[in-house]
Amino acid sequence: MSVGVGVIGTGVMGSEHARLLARQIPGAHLAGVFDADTARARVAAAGTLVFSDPQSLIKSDRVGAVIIASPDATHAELALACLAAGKPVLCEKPLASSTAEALRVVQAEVALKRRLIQVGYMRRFDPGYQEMKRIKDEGAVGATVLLHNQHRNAQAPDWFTGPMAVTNSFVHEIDISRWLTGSEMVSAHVTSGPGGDPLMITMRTDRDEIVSTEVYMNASYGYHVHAELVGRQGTVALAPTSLTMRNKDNLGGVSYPDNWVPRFADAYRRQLTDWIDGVTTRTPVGASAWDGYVASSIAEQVAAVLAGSGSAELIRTPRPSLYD
Ligand code: ISE
Repeated sequence: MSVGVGVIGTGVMGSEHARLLARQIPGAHLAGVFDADTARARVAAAGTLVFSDPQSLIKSDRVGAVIIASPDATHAELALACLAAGKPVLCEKPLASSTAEALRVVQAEVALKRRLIQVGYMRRFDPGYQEMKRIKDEGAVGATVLLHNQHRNAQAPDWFTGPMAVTNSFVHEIDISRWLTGSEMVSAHVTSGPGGDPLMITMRTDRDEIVSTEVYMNASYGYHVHAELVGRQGTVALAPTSLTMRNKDNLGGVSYPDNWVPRFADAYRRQLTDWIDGVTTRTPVGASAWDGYVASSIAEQVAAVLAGSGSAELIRTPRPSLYD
């Protein structure tokens, strides 16, 4: 039985999820969409339903699962509404715009005694990051000592405000660093460039590993995400993802995409496919609401030191057994 998926928000990510659901995700189909911009919603709906508001989408009998791809500030409330309706939900990152909001979502899911939320930390589904984790987990490079992350956007999205380089972008490195190392972050130090761009964020883990991340929102040359894990006996890093190498006018090299959609196209498709498999078999996959809470909590603490001392011992909450 195909799962009808409703998509809330048809911006860059929502329209991509709708496009994939319309024809590329086995076991699922696009049931309909909502967006405050009805013209944009109509295009993304591609002939399916256009709902008048998010609540009617969530409650619709045509919708068996929900994707939240609306503005960050709306994620927590909509996730709570999906929990109340008993609907599985893939919530785009971040789960919430504050620690308190994220904790409310976790508490609501714990009260339900059932994991319905997956958070859209899709790099866990990227083949390159999965290969890095496989190599690290089999011990091929020895014990981890360092993880270097690089997160460069060609230019900051026009909807970017305030500390979103941390709460919207750096959250990816918080989650993927926890996932790759299997460790928890215990402290953070932030050095900020002119106008807060770029940022250098150094975290230490509970296994004394060092995690460094460069977040550069206006790198201009292209969208370029990289990671290298350094062990006691070797290193493993993401390979260039360019499909071609080009030589011209005494110069040669790889190409870079304009943004994250083409760079992580495979990861988005695999994330949706595995999510739908998990919905169908009731076996949650990917980043949980707890992972979403940890990422949002660390991001809020890092954003808070941006203007201050630059360092923070990270406050951590015990993980509920629902997420063991
Ligand atoms: C954007 O929202 C994403 O999630 C992208 O994956 C990330 O690279 C970008 O920096 C964010 O703004």
